[in-house]
Amino acid sequence: MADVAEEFGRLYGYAPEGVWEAPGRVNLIGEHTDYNDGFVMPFALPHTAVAAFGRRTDTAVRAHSADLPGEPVVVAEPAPGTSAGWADYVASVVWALREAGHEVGGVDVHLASTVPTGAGLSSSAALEVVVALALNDLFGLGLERQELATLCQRAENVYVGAPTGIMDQTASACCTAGHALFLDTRDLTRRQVPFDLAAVGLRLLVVDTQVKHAHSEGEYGKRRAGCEAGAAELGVTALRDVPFTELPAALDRLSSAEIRGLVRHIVTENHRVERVISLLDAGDVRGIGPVLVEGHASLRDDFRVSCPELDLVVDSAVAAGALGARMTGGGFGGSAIVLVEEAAAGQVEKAVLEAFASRGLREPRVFTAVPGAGARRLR
Ligand code: GAF
Repeated sequence: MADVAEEFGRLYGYAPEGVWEAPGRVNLIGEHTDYNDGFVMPFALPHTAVAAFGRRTDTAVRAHSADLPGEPVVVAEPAPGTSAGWADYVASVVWALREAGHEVGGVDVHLASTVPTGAGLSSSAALEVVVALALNDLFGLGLERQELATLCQRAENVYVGAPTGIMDQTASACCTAGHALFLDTRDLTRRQVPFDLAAVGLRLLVVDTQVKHAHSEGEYGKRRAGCEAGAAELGVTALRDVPFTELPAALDRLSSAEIRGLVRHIVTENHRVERVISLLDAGDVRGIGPVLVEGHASLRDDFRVSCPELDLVVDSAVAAGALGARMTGGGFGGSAIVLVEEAAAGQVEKAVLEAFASRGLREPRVFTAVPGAGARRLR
């Protein structure tokens, strides 16, 4: 944190007015449900974007990242249609707040992030949320965290041009340490669900395959459009409105195998989130393992967003004794989560790494995820 403030001073020639941080996330269960008005259950990672800010007297944005040496990027007038590379994640939030009628002046920003990029762990949402929280404080906007998350989503959808749902920004803004966040993405009601794995002798590994398959953004948009087409064919507002018990009848009414797969995934995935909540409420944390494995099969076979590397993590982890595993996030690469008994964590990790090595694949990065805090001001 000191580094971020000091570096800000070196770059801009004055001391920052404050330092904020916002985390990345993993999603425990509820994948691709957030743009179908469904349920999600992410938790915050200890990995965060930390940023120092100072207000300017004009309306421009200057942004600098510790990962990219060189001069700050200057965005004189943030607006959709302009592109400043990574700095879009900063400028777009300034734009979204202004567009919503809030009086937000220009800012200087220097940030450093420990959230792995391109790993499906929401490094961009962490960036957006740290900016939104800082602007909220600096300009006295008085917005609630969910309102900030929603404006960040708008920034990403309209300015950055990615048609994502509301999960990642809400997770970064609203998660609390030691909990997973149950979010109903239709009415945005939230519940903090205690998720302390160490207390019951368990561990959750995140396995970053370090793979990012091409066209993943386009494929995401296609899945979203396919879900909307399915909802239209069924005459419902969103796939959330198809009850689990009526799934067989709904599938019979759909026009193609592709749309049937999308609908089946969303309806069963919402049901899986409800099952996970019931299991956690009943104190049966180990019971969620098979639900994670089912969720992965559904993302692989019905929603078709997995990839050979993610399947390999899941298969090799489960074969080595993991209680459950599944891909997490948007898919087409990125990370998987693995639920293991504490005592078996070493052997499971070894088995996954060996499976990759024996196929000549790049070694994945593995770390233990403990639910961390949501976004906050550091000083
Ligand atoms: C990405 C998106 F940004 C989220 O909104 C969500 O749809 C997720 O993929 C899949 O569950 O992280």
